[in-house]
Amino acid sequence: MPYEGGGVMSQIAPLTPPPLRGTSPRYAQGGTAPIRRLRSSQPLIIQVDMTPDFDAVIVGAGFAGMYMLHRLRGKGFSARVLEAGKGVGGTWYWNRYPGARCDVESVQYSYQFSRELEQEWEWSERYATQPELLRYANHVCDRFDLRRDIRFETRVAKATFDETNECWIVETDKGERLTARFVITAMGCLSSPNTPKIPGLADFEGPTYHTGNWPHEGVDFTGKTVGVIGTGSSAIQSIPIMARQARHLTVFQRTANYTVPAHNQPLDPAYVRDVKAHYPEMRRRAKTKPAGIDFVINPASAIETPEEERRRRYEERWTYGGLGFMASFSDLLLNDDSNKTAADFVRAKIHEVVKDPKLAEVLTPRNIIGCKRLCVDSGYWETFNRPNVTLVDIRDEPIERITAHGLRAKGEDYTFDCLVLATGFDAMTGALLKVDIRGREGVALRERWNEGPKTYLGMTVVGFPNLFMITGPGSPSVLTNMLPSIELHVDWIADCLVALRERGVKVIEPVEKAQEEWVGQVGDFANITLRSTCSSWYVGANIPGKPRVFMPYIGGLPAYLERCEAVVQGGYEGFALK
Ligand code: N01
Repeated sequence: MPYEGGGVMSQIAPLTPPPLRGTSPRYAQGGTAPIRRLRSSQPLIIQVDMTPDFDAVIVGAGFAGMYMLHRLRGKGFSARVLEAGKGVGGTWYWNRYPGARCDVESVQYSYQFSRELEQEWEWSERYATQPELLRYANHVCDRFDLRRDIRFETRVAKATFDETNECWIVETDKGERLTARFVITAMGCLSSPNTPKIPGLADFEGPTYHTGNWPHEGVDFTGKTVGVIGTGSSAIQSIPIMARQARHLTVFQRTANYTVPAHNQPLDPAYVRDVKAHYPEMRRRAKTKPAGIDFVINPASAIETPEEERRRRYEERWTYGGLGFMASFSDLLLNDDSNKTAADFVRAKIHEVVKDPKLAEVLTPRNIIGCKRLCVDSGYWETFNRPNVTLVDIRDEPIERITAHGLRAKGEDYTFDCLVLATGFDAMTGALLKVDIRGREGVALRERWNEGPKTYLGMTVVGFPNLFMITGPGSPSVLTNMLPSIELHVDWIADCLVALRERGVKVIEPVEKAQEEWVGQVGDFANITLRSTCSSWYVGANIPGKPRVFMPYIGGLPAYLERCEAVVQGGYEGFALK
């Protein structure tokens, strides 16, 4: 699309937003305004008292962005979703590595806002695979007719708060500018892949794949030699499958990791019928659990439980499979000694499964279990019994360099046809800070967060009016079942926008005191658990130079829900409304 006109803002309309439905909001008359496109070098010229193009621009069309769009439409707001990918699904659109599947049970990792959707969708396995989750995302998108308000293959490059007009100016990588009263980020917590700066990475002559940005056509490793860097969740899910395909697989492990068996299986139709008949009760129970997942937490202390009984409890959970293992006792993440009992149990399992005791020893983690996120696997330890799999322990000596045909580590050259980086993400803040977000007086969010993220409720930031973050840092997000946490935020934000409209409020922004108090609470909770004590992505330790701050709120979903509700009951307590 050519640039038209010179010097003044020309209006061309590659996309026309749909007319507003429902009640017309006070500031939504701009619903039919076209997107403005400028040369990116052109200075911003926006007429005073302009009406924004949209009530809200939503960044990202994963589960959060899609539901946000649905809710805003339902309340009569105009919204445009901007999505970098060619399709919806977010995490499940990008993470297509072999074996990618959810580690929360499908029936719980699903939307609950529509009873009809709940009833009509049929999950086929206990833990849904990435393709099934992507089908679900597309089903939701089509069922609620969301696609027409989503602009795909459009990455948001910059968002600037225009103080004169009290709206956001959103600029895309295509050189477009949109204006909106609100910007709502729905970019995911684990969506900015981390490619480590290992010397020589560009020298490798074969294909390099990142688990977080996997080729859509898939990769067939049959007959290939493959090197994998990393042993986090993505690696632990993909290694067993890659090992079955590859001629040889070499795994480079910096930190041995804990994993529990998934015991994945097809879902019994009778079980599914039962879940469908009792969905509301299950959802209600889940809301009372710290992680927002309906599983039973044994209230007993591990260390105070007699050894035989303790072992029986662990064995029961191990046999059942999944993340509920960490709910075997209530103090596993609060008490070192209790934690050690669980860690020892898993360590013994590794030695039972892995035939070579020396290899088992290298695979055995020595840190706190659950401190880094626990993994859920299907045949991970067993894979190391295969003759075509080699483990290289690089804990004490980092990879020296990537070479044309492999890599050099511990003074040895390893060669392979393909390299897989299972090296994780710049979590929680990475995607947000990739966008140049500028609030009052042009201050950049990157600058504001240079000592770590500071938010009010994990949704808003002082100095960044009318900006909402779905599952932002300082909210329970990654420590919970993401779907209900997303729905909680979306509902809260949508209700907030309605309340503002009803009161004729144009600008909402948290006040410093409220944010400070919230940041303090997030930190205080983090300090009581063992989770903040190790070098994990929760504290940004996987990204060199990233400030070390425990980013999610670990006070549990019920306490968080209560607080969000209290803020509303208090007339949006902690916010300045203008
Ligand atoms: O990433 P990770 P992930 N040299 O950061 C290693 C979610 N998820 O993509 O531990 C050598 O956990 C790094 O080593 P170390 C889930 O929340 C969910 O696997 O830093 N190694 C580590 O082993 C998960 O926690 C599912 O010492 C290097 C690995 O790379 C989160 O996403 C599935 C290195 C990275 O592990 C992230 O998981 C997948 C270097 N320079 C993911 N740099 C579900 O089941 C990094 N590493 C839903």
